[in-house]
This record gives sequence, C-alpha cells and structure tokens, in this order.
Amino acid sequence: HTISKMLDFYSQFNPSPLSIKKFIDFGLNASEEKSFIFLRKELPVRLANIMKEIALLPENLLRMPSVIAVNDWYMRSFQEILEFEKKDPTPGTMEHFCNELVKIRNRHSDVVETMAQGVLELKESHDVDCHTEHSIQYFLDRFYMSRISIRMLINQHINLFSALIFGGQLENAPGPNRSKYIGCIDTQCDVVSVIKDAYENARFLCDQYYLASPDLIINQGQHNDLQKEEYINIVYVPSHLYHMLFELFKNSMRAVMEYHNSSNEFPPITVAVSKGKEDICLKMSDLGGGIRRSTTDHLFKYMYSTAPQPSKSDAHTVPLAGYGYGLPISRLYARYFHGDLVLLSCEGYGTDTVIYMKALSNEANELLPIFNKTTSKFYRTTVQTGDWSNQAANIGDRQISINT
Ligand code: W6P
Repeated sequence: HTISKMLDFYSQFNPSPLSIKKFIDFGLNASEEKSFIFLRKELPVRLANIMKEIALLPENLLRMPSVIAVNDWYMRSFQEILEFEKKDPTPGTMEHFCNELVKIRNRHSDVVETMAQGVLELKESHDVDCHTEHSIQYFLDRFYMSRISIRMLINQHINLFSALIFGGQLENAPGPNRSKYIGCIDTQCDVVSVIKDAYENARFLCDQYYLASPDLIINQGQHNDLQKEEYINIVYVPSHLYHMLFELFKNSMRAVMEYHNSSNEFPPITVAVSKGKEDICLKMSDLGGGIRRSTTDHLFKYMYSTAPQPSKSDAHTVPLAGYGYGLPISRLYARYFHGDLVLLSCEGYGTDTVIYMKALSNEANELLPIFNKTTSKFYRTTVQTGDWSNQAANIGDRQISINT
C-alpha cells in the first residue's frame, strides 16, 4: 500500500532538532515559503518516526479502541501533509497548508487522554507483565515527546504565518510595537511572573477544595552575578514552564494541606530561582510530609495511576486531581529543550522539586526520539542482568529477562 511505503520512506530520515535560538532566527528572518518547505518534509519525518514505533507496541495494546483511534489520526494527518509534497509554494497553497495544520492540531488535541484511555483499556482486559509495562513507559515517553515537538513546529508556523492570527505583523513591527514573542517563544520570559501565575491558579483550586492554601515565598538567587532587584529572564516557551509549575504547585499544595489537616497553620511553599552559566533553576520546596523513597520513581510512571484520567472538561472542576500523567509529562516539557525536572523527598518532612532550563538558547536543543534498529530491539528485549543483590528492593517487581 502506498501509505506504508511513504511511512518507510519518511521514517528513514532522522528528525532535525531545532534549538530555541534557531526557532527565533527562523521567526525573525525566514519567509513563510521557507517554513512551508521545511515543514512539509520535517512533519512527515517526525510523524513517520513515531508511527513506526506505534506499530511495535504489544499487540494487545494495539487492539484497544483508543489506540486504534490515535493511530488513525496519525495516518490521516500524515497523508494530509503529504498532499503538499509536490505543490508549488504559491500564496494559495501556503494558506491552505496553514488551514490544514490548524485542522491537524485540533484533531490531535485529546491524544494524551485517549492514549491514557487505551492503556487503561489494556489494564482492564489483560494482565500486564512488567516487560509490557516497561515497553509502555518507554513508548509513552517517546510518543508524548514527539507530540510536544510536532505541536511546537505547528504552533510556530501558525502563529507566525496564519492570516487568521495577528502574530505575523507584530513580530515584524519595527520599534516599540515589536512583540517580545516569536510565535509561542517569549524572548524575555519573566520567570517570576510565570511562577506567580501558576501559583495563583493552583491556589484557586486549593482554596475551593480545602478552604485554605499555603502561602508562596519566592527567593531569587542571591549567590550569583545578578542584582537582587533584577528579575530573571529566559528565552523560553512560557506555556511549557507554566504547565510544569502548575502541576508541581498542585502536588505541593495537596501534600501540605493533607499533612497539616488538623491544624489551621499551613507552612508556605518556597520557590528559589537562580540563574547560572549553564542553567536557570527553579526549586520548589514544600513541607508536606514527603513521600517514601520507594514511591519516588513511581510518580513518573504512566502505569502507576490506576484511576481513570479526568476528561478534559473534568480537569478544571476536580481540584488537585491525582498524579495522573501530570508529572511524567511535565518532565518531558523540561527535557524537551534539554532541561530536566527532578524530585527529591524526605519522608516525614517535605519534598523538593527542581526544574532546570538551559540558560543559553543555542544550547536549548529539541530532544527528539529517533526511530532506528536500536529502538525496535528495545521493544523485543529488556535484559536485566542480576549483577546486584536485590531481594528487598524488588519485592513485587518480578525480574524477567527476555532474550531474542
Ligand atoms: C509531595 C509529593 C509531590 C509530588 C510532586 C511535587 C511535590 C510533591 N510533594 O509530597
């Protein structure tokens, strides 16, 4: 069939990661035509790379209705973009391309919830062994990262060039009207104001549910070259940073409120912000009693949350809903531009979470999954060599070795 031929063809290419700096240069200099030419190849490459990986999923997962639906969306979008393969970049064609990208973006808006539903369907209908669980974790990290990157490319193109959005004009306006935004990148993202914004919105949910909420204390790094009054700026996608912070605030607030539920005093949540030569770091500290060390890794597992995912419409009415996919996906946002998100807890005391973001926009490169022979090998084998004594640590974690 021709679509599978096209998938074979485009999956041979590696995705081309862009740095934030390249996104900026592109936004400042590139024409719609250049962007169009780039995307009509790069989008099929990124789609094909991840679709090849979907095909490697355990068969019983591939048969779940939600997974079939997601796969269908990818097929359709892949084919729609291929329509532009040989078209001349006329204004009409490029406008049509923009409209198709909007359509594709909307089609894929519920992919995270739908894929999560598919995993639930699998859990309810089959026993999931730990090899399968491991494969699913590996896959979902790559799949959601791929999705973040594809949406970034689509959003940049739409924001810069869609006639329906005023973006294009503002970015290019000379003088004081020039926007500090290049598409969805803020070239002067004020980290502290994003922290305050995420805090206020999480606090609103917390107040609704617990009728109280912990205060926020922000400490700006005093041990660096910055003046104390100077606020910390970064070239970044503020919506990504907001997403991570909102998730962390909800978790910290819930921990604090539950741990101190018998008192009227709630210790504040502290966020330290620092700017170093390599990274900008945000450390959020709560005194919410912490979690067990053995639970820490589970917080980043997609299969850990057994509760059904709240639907999109629920998400805002169920205050401080369970861990769900919030933490693993927040960590993907951090890692997407070669930052990280780490969690360190002291059981009986509290939890620290740190968001690292590359300070230099030319070092903030996209981290993209690449499909190749190594990838498919992963899905077939997980060799855990027994080279450490492991009785107590792995109770309940069956060790398996599958060699092919
Ligand atoms: C906790 C558990 C947790 C997860 C993520 C972020 C903050 C916190 N605090 O107690």
